[in-house]
Amino acid sequence: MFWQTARFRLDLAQPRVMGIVNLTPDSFSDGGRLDGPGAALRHCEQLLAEGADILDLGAESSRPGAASLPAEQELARLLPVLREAVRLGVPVSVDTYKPQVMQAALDLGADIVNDIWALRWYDAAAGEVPGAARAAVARHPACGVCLMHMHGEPATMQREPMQGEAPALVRAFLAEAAAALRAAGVAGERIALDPGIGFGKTVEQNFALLARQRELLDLGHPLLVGWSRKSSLAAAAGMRDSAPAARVLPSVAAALLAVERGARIVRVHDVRETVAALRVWRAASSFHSNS
Ligand code: HH2
Repeated sequence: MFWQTARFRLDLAQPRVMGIVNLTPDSFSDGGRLDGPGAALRHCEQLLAEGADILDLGAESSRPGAASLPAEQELARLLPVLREAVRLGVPVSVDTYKPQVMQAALDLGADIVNDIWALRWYDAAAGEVPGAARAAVARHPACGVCLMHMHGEPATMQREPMQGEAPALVRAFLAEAAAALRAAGVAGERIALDPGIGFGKTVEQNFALLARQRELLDLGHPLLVGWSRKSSLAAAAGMRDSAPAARVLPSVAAALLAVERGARIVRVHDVRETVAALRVWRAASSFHSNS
């Protein structure tokens, strides 16, 4: 299986690690760490040295309770870093839901649009119309896109989590989102899908999505999953009061379980530790298949 992105056709025969680069003052686990483009680029280089296959740049936090940022501010944080990051020789993804930001990022050479809104969001006040995000992606000849499931929106999603059987509902949502994008002319191999761990879901629903993750595989698109440092892990690990940055071990465990159940890309803060764990998984997998 491959993931076609603007400049790179990623071979997913082996699982890939997407390293998170948060250019925000307020991200839930690492906000404010990267003060300015210089620090952000050094962080990009460090993640690559640790084995990241993809860099995911995000300039607006989507943590529970986060407010939306004007596109101009998001662009002011993002573009100076993106301009340099696209020279680092790996696919660069932009974590945004705003059509205007997607367009500017793609124009500057971004390889992937990673959208927590699955291309549904538009800014009516700025004259955008429904479908603007999908059109921005469809206009590009080859960029990759990740469509994520989210129930509600970041400002309120954890106050009113989804009701019902998450695995079936998430599957139906992702199937429809991918079909709509393919119908807009985007080749299937450009599209990855993400169940959206922590986005409007209870702890139990997040783990039900992991337990039944294989049900998403027959949608025919690579699965990208992001458990990294999320509070459901702290709840399961008996670390409820832990600082997010202290959740490395549960995060690595979840990434490994997600890969074991078919995820091809894991979105993580702790690249070095995740890469080491995946090497062990790989060694065990090849031993298994050779025996
Ligand atoms: N999670 C976050 C942000 N973007 N994108 C995808 N595809 N999947 C995810 O699970 C996902 C995502 C939240 O994590 P983080 O970027 O660390 O925090 P914040 O949104 O506070 O910047």
